[in-house]
Amino acid sequence: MSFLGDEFADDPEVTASDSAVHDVAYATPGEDHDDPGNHLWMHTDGRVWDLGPAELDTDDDGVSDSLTRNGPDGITVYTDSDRDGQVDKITNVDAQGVFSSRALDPDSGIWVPTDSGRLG
Ligand SMILES: [Ca+2]
Ligand SMILES: [Ca+2]
Repeated sequence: MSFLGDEFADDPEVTASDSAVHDVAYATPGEDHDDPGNHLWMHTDGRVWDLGPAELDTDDDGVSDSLTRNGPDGITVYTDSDRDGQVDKITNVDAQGVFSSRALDPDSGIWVPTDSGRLG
């Protein structure tokens, strides 16, 4: 913690808010990667993608777990369902209302289609 203390020594407010974020992050056991606060991340093809902080609470437990991205194929929702920060569910909804979901198999690291259909 000493290097964090030095880095934020000039601004006590930043130090306080930074430790609050890390208290939450470190409350999850079994993860030792360099997790930047409550950002969601995922890895594909050996690269880790930092998607930014979670924006949505999809299961209404008071903890933000998902974020959305608009792209050429519609809206994509990235969800971390077990709060370890790693995205484990992706749902894409295209402009026609057709959706498809994939879930990450934690053992194989393969994205498995779980659901698809049409909204409305
Ligand atoms: Ca939640
Ligand atoms: Ca997860």
